[in-house]
Amino acid sequence: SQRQQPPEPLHWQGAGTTDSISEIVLGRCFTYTRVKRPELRDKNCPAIWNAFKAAFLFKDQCNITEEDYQPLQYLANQTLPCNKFLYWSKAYTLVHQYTKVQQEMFTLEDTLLGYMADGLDWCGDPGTSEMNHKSCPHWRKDCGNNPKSVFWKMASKWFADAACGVVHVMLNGSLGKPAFQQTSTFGSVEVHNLHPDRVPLLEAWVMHDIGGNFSDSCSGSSINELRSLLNKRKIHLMCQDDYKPVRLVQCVSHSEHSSCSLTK
Ligand code: C8R
Repeated sequence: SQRQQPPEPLHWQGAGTTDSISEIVLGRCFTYTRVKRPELRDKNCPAIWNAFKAAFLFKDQCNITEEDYQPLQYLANQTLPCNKFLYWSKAYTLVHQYTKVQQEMFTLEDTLLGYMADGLDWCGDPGTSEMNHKSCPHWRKDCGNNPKSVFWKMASKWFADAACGVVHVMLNGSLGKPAFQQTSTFGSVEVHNLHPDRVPLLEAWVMHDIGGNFSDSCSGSSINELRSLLNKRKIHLMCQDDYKPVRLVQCVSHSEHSSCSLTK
């Protein structure tokens, strides 16, 4: 009997698969495991790329599950040092500028799994064995259980589940919206997948753009929501506005600003 895939629209609302994705993902896998972290040199990058593709090719692009990505997660797995996990929400550029300097700390994009997929778009063309380079499902306008959204949910869950020691999160206090939002990946996935027996404390850094808004801070109500969510799970919260080492990274491009003088 023939397996019928549900009909798909000709064009999804999201960007299509990134051009040359196979070369990019394979290349990033080799760069990560042979150059950046040679202790992972035993990783099988071609097998990792095959597991990545197999998670979504030939499938309904609106019904991808976290189980589909299990083989990839297993092959790309790595152990990370306690006390060095750094989460973030709406602070993508700054957090990665910071970990580039502070190389002991890991965001998800500093792990093999996140490094390979960062900034890419992908989905399959279920009628064929190919990627769809024209369009991919948009998480809101088309469907939530698409290859890319499910990947980040799986990866974020893995990254929270693996955490140990004091963990950190960088939040954005200049958004004009709450710095902590329960609908974000951090608020909906990571907070709920930290293990209280291994993670006693989460330290939040609420950062403000230099010369930007001061719309939320450690004393705002969204941080209190985060605190009560964590306390229910027996995890303590500490919060610092404009954590100095991160502020110093911001000061590289604003060295004349008063908050960047050494005595401040
Ligand atoms: N995480 C989630 N999403 C990620 C990601 C990542 O590491 N890396 C990328 N490139 N993306 P946001 P958030 C993409 O709203 O929802 C983990 C995804 O397409 O600013 O709180 C990470 O460990 C996703 O839709 O933040 C981090 O701690 C947006 O970027 C949180 O989850 C998410 O951007 C960040 O997720």
